[in-house]
Amino acid sequence: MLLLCHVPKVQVPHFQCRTGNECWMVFYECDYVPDCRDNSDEDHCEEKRAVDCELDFQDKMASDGKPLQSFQCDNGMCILGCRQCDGVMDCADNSDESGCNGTEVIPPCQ
Ligand SMILES: [Ca+2]
Ligand SMILES: [Ca+2]
Repeated sequence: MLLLCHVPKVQVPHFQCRTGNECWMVFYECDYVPDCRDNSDEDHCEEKRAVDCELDFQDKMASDGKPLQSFQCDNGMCILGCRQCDGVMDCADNSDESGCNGTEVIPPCQ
């Protein structure tokens, strides 16, 4: 594949959209905003975000010393597991509340 993303003197990593000759700085990858015309900067992010969720919460402890649980919203956001079904919308798409039927036992946030 022809590499169309030329990195100028300043070393800012870039990625290339799958089609076309668009280049974006890596900060624009998986930032929830489609930047590539073919959306290829956003269409592979679910897996990446799932890993990020785990990394985000790795080694974090609640005040009682138990590992913190994460919950991943349908849109890929990571929130504290205890914020699921707490009656407050935490995911921008409300997926932390939309699947609740009132019988879930979610440990309260510390
Ligand atoms: Ca983007
Ligand atoms: Ca919530």
